[in-house]
Amino acid sequence: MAERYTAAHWGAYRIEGWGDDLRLEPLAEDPAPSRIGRGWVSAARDSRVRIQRPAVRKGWLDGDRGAARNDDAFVELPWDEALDLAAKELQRVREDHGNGAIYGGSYGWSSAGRFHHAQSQMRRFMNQIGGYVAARDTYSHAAGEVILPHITGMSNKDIEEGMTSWPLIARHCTMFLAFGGVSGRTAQIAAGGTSSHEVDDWMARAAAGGMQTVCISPLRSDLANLPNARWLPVRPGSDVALMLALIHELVSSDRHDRRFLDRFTSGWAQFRAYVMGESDGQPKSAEWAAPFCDLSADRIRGLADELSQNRVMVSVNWGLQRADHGEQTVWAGLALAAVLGQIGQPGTGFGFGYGSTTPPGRPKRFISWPSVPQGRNPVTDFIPVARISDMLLNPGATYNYNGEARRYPDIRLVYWVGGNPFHHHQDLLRLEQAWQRPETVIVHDHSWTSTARRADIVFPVTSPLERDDIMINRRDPSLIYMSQAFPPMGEARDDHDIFAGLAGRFGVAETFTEGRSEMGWLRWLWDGCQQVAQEEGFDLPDFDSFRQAGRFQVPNEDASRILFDRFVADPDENPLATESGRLTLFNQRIAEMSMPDCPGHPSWHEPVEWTFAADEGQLHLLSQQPATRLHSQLDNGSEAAASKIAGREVARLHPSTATAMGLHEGQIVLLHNARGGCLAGLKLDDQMRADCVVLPTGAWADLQQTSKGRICVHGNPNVLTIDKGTSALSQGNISHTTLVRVSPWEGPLPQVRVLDAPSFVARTGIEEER
Ligand SMILES: Nc1nc2c(c(=O)[nH]1)N[C@H]1C(S)=C(S)[C@@H](COP(=O)(O)OP(=O)(O)OC[C@H]3O[C@@H](n4cnc5c(=O)[nH]c(N)nc54)[C@H](O)[C@@H]3O)O[C@H]1N2
Ligand SMILES: Nc1nc2c(c(=O)[nH]1)N[C@H]1C(S)=C(S)[C@@H](COP(=O)(O)OP(=O)(O)OC[C@H]3O[C@@H](n4cnc5c(=O)[nH]c(N)nc54)[C@H](O)[C@@H]3O)O[C@H]1N2
Ligand SMILES: [Mo]
Repeated sequence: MAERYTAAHWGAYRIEGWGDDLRLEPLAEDPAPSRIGRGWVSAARDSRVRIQRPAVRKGWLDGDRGAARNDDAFVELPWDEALDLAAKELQRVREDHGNGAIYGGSYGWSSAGRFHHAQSQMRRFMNQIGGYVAARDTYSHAAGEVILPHITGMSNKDIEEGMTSWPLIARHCTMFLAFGGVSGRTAQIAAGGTSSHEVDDWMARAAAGGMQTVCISPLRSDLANLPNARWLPVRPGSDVALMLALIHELVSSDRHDRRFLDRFTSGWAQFRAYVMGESDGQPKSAEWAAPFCDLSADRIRGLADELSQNRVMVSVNWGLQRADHGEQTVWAGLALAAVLGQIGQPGTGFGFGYGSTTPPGRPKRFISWPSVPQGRNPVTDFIPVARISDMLLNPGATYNYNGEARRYPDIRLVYWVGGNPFHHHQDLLRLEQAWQRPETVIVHDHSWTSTARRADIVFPVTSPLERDDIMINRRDPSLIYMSQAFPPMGEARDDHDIFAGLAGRFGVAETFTEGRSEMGWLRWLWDGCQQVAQEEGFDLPDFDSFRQAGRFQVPNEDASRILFDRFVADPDENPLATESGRLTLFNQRIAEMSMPDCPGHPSWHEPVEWTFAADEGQLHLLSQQPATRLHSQLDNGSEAAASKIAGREVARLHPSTATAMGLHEGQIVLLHNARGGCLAGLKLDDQMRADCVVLPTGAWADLQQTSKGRICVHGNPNVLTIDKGTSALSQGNISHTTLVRVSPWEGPLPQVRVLDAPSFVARTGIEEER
């Protein structure tokens, strides 16, 4: 009998048993299977909150133009009628306003299979009917994505895939400087799936070999408990000050690598003048940085001493740049590594995102497998992904992005698949206002997420366990045939079939499907894989054998990399694609953009909110990635549910802070600020800064009117976060920059409703003119 496997962004699994006895077993060779997978089957089978049939929002049918979109009942419709409605609405908007009035930005992680990738399917469809306004960059690392090409000449993707491999770090690095830590919590994930989780293992091996690790983070738990590990509990938002002070110390004591700076960087003179205070009168000394970082000047000087005596990897996690002026943590981190002069050598230098997901540093060969062709988007307009509320609230308004003065489009229809903006965006109450603006919102999801509940037309999709697919992630050496584990819930259809149905209504069914069914597309993808494999020097089995076996392991999979090695070996022969061919420590193009929040060299800026300038009682909110799920995915599953307190997400406080506020473990608290509030269950953690509160992101937002106003009764931190760009350079989100207060919740505890379906009403006849 055939082996059955499946895969998700959190891992790959063998499917065991059938029906109610079905289990997902992690792959035997995975050294640290993710706990997230334990909640997968229960979430997928959760009939309370799975979308069973196509549904249309009541108020939309009544012509409310979005007024009741944030809290409404639904009318269920047969597929054909719902598809007719959606097609008619798309057609109306195209005719009246053009395709530039359709937002298909549709950001989100959706699922790991290559064929049923929701956004790929949507883009293919939209491109065939005239296009859509797209989103640029990611929530993960927009600031990095925009600044890295300027300063390194490489895209974020090339940096991520070129990062120095773990075995070289384990062998050569003696001090791993981990800004934001290196966390097994986040290393549970790999975009597109993973057959193994190895980051904690690599860190342990390196530590056993004598490598020291310094966890520079408000939370000790951002680094596993390793021998030789140290914790520098830095004030959130102050890392750039620390980096500049370390550079200042190294330069003042003449322990910077002049040869490296001269030969491999441009703009050192300007940057040096800033660090030494020659250009602005303020030396960025340890004394200057100490109060910002809440570390003593001696401690900063001591660290600079140690750096000068070690073989150092400067590692910056992604979270550091999801913060106000997030570009600076990447640029100053690179500058610190340049001053140490060990870039391009085995195991040392600079890294961006070690541990933020599993693949960075993975010593494996990367192979570019084929994907579903999306075609070309005839609409060239886009927004930086996190400017969604700004766009909807201010059509026609101007803004800056990467040196361009741009204008927000006037969006009439929003089409969202495979993402959950009412989880991922900042300042959700503001998003609720913005979300009322479009005339129509269409969403595909398998579950009644906070976003699906705010759509006018909702199409139920299959979950990945209900369909066949292929995991072909170029950063993973396993190819996995994903077998259907159980039949689709209710009337759910695949995203592909939904778009094929719409394509038929636009007369482009053949162009969209190319006459292929799901299985036809999987075979087509596999044919493409076979060609790629041949070019790579190995053979893949035929499709049916692969399907029967369930997996294929790429031969000769091991490969090690050193970031910037070719450049450092010969910078004249292999210049970087920057304006100077060197790493830019002063960048003319950025300087010419004349942005006060991102000048021409790495620089210190106070964040809009931080504890250095806080009022009594304000705490810094760390809304880190959740340990029990992928963002909001599987929040309804058993693993996330078991971690909650009274059904609420858990917030962590230092015991001394809790005591001072008269709070105790297990209690329900209200986190609040001027933007909003949410409930959470309290846990104590003495391995964190006392001026912080941790509330992981991803609890399904459940906004209800209470005695304290409209709050999230379930614990989604994005009712508290700030909806502002990192800077005019990249306009990334700043979810890690937020101050809040914590108070006991008094009075009755509102019921969590978001884990049940919304209410339905009987149809009263659909408006004639629609
Ligand atoms: N406060 C705070 N906010 C954050 C962050 C933070 O650190 N703090 N992190 C940010 C980051 S880095 C990211 S990447 C974003 C993540 O934000 P998202 O990617 O939007 O979050 P997910 O919960 O993964 O949403 C994926 C959605 O796709 C749906 N889905 C799954 N499979 C399918 C499918 O086959 N078809 C369709 N149509 N839908 C499917 C899921 O049900 C889910 O609703 O959040 C950002 N928001
Ligand atoms: N389990 C799980 N893993 C995930 C995900 C998930 O949803 N669940 N999502 C994946 C995705 S899409 C992404 S983009 C990555 C994100 O990966 P990261 O960005 O690395 O993860 P975060 O949890 O946002 O942040 C890590 C830590 O940074 C620290 N930090 C925050 N602000 C500061 C600061 O100002 N200074 C310092 N020094 N430290 C600070 C916080 O203590 C936080 O715990 O995670 C991926 N991994
Ligand atoms: Mo992300």
